[in-house]
Amino acid sequence: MQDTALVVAPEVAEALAAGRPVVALESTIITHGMPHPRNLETARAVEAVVRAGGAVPATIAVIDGRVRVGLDEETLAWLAQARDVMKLSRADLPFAVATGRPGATTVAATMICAALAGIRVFATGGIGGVHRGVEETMDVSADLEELARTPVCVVCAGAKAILDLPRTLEALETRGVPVIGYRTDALPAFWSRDSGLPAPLRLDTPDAIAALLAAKRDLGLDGGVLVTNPVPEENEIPRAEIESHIATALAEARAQGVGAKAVTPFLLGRLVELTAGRSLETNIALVKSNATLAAEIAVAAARG
Ligand code: PSU
Ligand code: MN
Repeated sequence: MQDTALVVAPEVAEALAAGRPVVALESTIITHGMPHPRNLETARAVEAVVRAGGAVPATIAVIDGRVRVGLDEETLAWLAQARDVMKLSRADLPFAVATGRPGATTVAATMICAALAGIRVFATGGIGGVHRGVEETMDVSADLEELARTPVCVVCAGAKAILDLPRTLEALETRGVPVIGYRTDALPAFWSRDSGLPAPLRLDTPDAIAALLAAKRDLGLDGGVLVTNPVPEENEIPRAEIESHIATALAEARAQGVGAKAVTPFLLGRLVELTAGRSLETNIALVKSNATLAAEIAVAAARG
């Protein structure tokens, strides 16, 4: 990669050079996951939460043919209302860099860019996974493959409950991805704290997670680690309640022929409408909570 294709913001570069904690943040959640202006408010709030936790935030996007690691306030504001921003996964990253089209990074692409810059901890809302109806569509998020190969710790509130969670968990196991329940024995399900599935592994402190990251490195194991952090109780939408709306949104997506990259943004958008905005409040709360934990893990990992 040409040096010029990767632009690390000075504050982020200085922190990394000094071994200080940095937390990567994705941008698809801003451009395709939430409506304006709540998306911008959230992006700013999440950066503030990371700073309050003693780490430097690095929101990642591709702009003017460059991978930007760390966005200034002006760029963030532009991105939050820009039209025709691409949703970039691994497959799209070189296209955006080569053509100069602006792109927001998904979990997969953010992991790649974070690893390129030397960032090892990343906070998001929920990862992509195996979609319901996979037998027909073969729709499996590239996030899962990325978790198998790229050494970044991804802090999320579980896989999004719009997915087939048992199959998502199986796919992660097959790919050798450690899936940690943070202070829980139950795998969280994004808007809800309990998917009804057990979390494969459990750890209760940021130090314990940092120790796992160090052990994985010492063993020379490739790939990421998935930390699943249940949404705060006061912001949770109970599983039975959100599930009926998910069923409605999925049926609409099928009827309208929504496919490929458009599926997740469509479902998230419809759920905001079907829950009269409540799912958005939950989404915002869980992203902030994940950013808090990611900063704690980054601080613990930097202490070594
Ligand atoms: N978390 C959220 N909202 C989002 C996403 C995550 O709270 O919109 C995005 C992430 O970028 C994730 C993507 O990688 O959804 C999954 O898309 P797909 O299912 O098409 O792989
Ligand atoms: Mn997909």
